[in-house]
Amino acid sequence: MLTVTDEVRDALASGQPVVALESTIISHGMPYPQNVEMARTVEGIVRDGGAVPATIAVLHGRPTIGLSADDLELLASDASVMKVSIRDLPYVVSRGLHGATTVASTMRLAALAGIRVFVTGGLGGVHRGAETSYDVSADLTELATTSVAVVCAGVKSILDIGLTLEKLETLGVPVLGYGTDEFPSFYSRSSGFAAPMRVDSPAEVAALVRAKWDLGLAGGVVVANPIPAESEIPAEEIGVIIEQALADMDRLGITGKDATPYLLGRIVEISGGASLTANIALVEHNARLGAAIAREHAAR
Ligand code: PSU
Ligand code: MN
Repeated sequence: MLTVTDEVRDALASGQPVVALESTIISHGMPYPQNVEMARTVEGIVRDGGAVPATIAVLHGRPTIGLSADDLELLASDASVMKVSIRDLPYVVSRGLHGATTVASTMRLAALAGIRVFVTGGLGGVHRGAETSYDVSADLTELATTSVAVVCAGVKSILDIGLTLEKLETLGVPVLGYGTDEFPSFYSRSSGFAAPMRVDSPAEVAALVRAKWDLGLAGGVVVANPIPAESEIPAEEIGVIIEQALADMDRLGITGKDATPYLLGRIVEISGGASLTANIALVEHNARLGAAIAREHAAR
């Protein structure tokens, strides 16, 4: 049921490094046209890093691994593109619709295609107030079972970072601070929470991932790569903006799958675009690291 481009198929068959990329970040994570520019740039960074990029989405109902420039443009600009997590995959596939895949569904499709390294911006997690809303992203349950290493910039404080880390521990997911002892919070290098484990090189990441899977421990690994210092928004500054966005969301009664896209868009508005600049910088930074990890993984 998968459509895989010849380039990605050949790379996987010959053991060359491949990096999966998600599409919700394009369709529902950033405004047009910065979203399509980011998608193109990130693919270029992965290539420059010596790996083949495989952006993943559902197009005309077909899970598609590796996208054309026209596909990226469609995902970035067509309002009919649904946000598709695991739950939503059967709906878009059976109806022949377009879907932008989240971390969870991108991981699953990447694994089905044989791709083990995936680069994104931020993970979903346990939302603030989850003790009454039950809003916990399927990204976490997917990390528990699907064997893909996910490079991200940590977790935004639109989520409850402490509960998200607790949940990942329960689910058996190693969370690695890359070059840091502190778990990063997406826009900021700090979060106030320690990184559960620290690694300092792509080779160390590849070795840990290999050890996990060789032990028969299925499931993902989170590589939390802090935003570069020159691009970060100080935690106090972005904290105020996030609080306002959360209050606006509550007032509007927005819940469920619309929560994350609403908050991301609102934070861009309130920050006057500063959050978007930081978001793009951290994804590019993650793409560099992801390519290096994919190279190390392929070399083993
Ligand atoms: N965080 C971001 N940007 C994003 C997302 C999260 O900074 O684009 C997207 C990712 O696709 C992630 C999804 O998997 O939101 C989580 O949504 P939910 O909480 O509905 O599972
Ligand atoms: Mn949710």
